[in-house]
Amino acid sequence: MFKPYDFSIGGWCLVSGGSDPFGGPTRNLPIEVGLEGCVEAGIKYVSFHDRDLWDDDASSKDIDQKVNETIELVKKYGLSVYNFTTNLFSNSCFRSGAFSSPFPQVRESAIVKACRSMDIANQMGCKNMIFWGGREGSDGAYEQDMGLGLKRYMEGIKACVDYAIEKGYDYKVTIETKVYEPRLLALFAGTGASASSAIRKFFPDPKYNGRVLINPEYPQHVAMLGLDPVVELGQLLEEGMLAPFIHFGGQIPARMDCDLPPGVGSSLVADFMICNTLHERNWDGIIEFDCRPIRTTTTAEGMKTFLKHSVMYWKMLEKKVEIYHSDPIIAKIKAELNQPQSDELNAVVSAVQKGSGVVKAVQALTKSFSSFEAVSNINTDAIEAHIYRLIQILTGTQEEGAFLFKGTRWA
Ligand code: GCO
Ligand code: MN
Repeated sequence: MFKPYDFSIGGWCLVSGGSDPFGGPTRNLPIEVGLEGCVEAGIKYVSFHDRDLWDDDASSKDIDQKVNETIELVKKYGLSVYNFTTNLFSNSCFRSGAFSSPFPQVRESAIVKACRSMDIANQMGCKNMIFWGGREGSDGAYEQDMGLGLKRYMEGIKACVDYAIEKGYDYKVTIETKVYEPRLLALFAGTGASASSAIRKFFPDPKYNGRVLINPEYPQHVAMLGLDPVVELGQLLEEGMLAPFIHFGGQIPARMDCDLPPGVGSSLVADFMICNTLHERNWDGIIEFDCRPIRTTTTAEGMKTFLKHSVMYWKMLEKKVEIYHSDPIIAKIKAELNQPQSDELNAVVSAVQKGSGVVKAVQALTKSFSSFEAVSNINTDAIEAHIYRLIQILTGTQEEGAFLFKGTRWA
């Protein structure tokens, strides 16, 4: 019924060494192991940062050679490069931020580095150019006006977007939002909601429509501050601000960015709802894993198992989406949760859309209104029935669980 999504993964995930703030690397696997694992798991695309491939001060000749080698390497495995991204955080020159740094020399170097990447993204045939502001912000020092910092940040991104437009590159530019990490006071701290309002303010010209979007990382970048990915996803889709890919992985809520394997630490219900919402809204995109094996995984086999698990977990969610949409009990519950509106309410909504006649429509609605007591007497049990049935579907217990609905209007 729904078209399954294709997969991509950050090349940085394939070579991640498993280190954490308390200890160094626990594994050292060449990227070839990961690429082979991608092929075995059914992941078609891989993405890179500039710094994953060459040193920041490498010569253009060396960069050119590395670009070609990378294209060849990825091709050798039958994969393609999907996204490109500029690392504007690891080099110590960016310790005070990049586009937003109070120091003009740093802002200059961010623009030089990012625009160089815009060219390379085009050369590699990438679909999107990601901007993630790892160190944009302050460690509590309030060294500059935070609004000015945001303005500088967006001006830097805008320089890159305009650079790409003038050069005729047709990929999209996406901003990856993340709440409060690693900076203590991150700029853009950093929900999809705050990002979409900033994009509207700084990119008002219609030439930017659909070109500057948000690529969220679910659930990690949202759940790490106790926020909910499904709520944010709904907003981004409704606003038309969601990139044609999302980052996906696992996250224990209210912890720093875990980047755990999908499902680990996460809410199965929320993960299901991410998958379901994308499909229900006919979103056309790619699931890009931005997560890693945990630190105790040390072998090539472990890396490959992690990749297979990541794909299987998403496919499991898609399977559940299908079951959910063909389940007769869910269908009845959903019908109750999606009842048609009265003519009077429709009239208010269309007056609001038209921008006139709202007073008249509200007066008519008021006239037809019964009483608050009558409204309070409507039956809203379908809400709870919906989550009970969903849990049954997710746990594969819907057959034996059907007795729960016997004698109800949803059976
Ligand atoms: C993180 C981010 C990064 C970005 C990557 C692409 O939490 O560190 O998710 O992995 O996705 O830098 O820009
Ligand atoms: Mn990410």
